[in-house]
Amino acid sequence: MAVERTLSIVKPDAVGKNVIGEIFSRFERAGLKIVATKMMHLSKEKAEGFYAEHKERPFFGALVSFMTSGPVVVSVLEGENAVIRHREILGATDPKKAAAGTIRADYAVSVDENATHGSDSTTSAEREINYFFSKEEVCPRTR
Ligand code: RTP
Ligand code: MG
Repeated sequence: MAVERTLSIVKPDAVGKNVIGEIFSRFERAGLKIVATKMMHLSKEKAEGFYAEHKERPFFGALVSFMTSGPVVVSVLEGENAVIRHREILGATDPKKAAAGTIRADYAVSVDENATHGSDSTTSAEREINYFFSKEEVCPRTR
């Protein structure tokens, strides 16, 4: 098993529902460790750059507008198979299809406002972590 890092975002809808701690608890209960975290209000440019791969998709404008509608909490999680395990805890992109007990099943209302983001591969994770955090901001856990 490989120790991986992944990028996690508590999106503006979930911050607005006041469930940041509840979401962090689920990561911690699953054995994922928070090794960096910060709250920020994304600029249009920062959100567009983050979702650049979706630039041509019909939902891009709505996605950027949603992601800039309020603050987000961006974190780096570390653990065995962190990328896939984090996405399992989040559940399917569309909350209607998300398994019971997942974050999106419990807190998301629609595919457009779906509570959280998780990197989809170790390659994406590396890009996304570097997009938000400097090397010094990620704190390897020594205990
Ligand atoms: P995320 O990147 O946010 O973790 O979600 P994901 O991998 O499960 O989904 P992705 O395909 O990367 O899409 C990014 C975000 O765009 C919005 N979306 N809307 N209306 C639609 O059909 C649609 N499809 C995607 C979602 O908010 C999704 O999280
Ligand atoms: Mg994605």
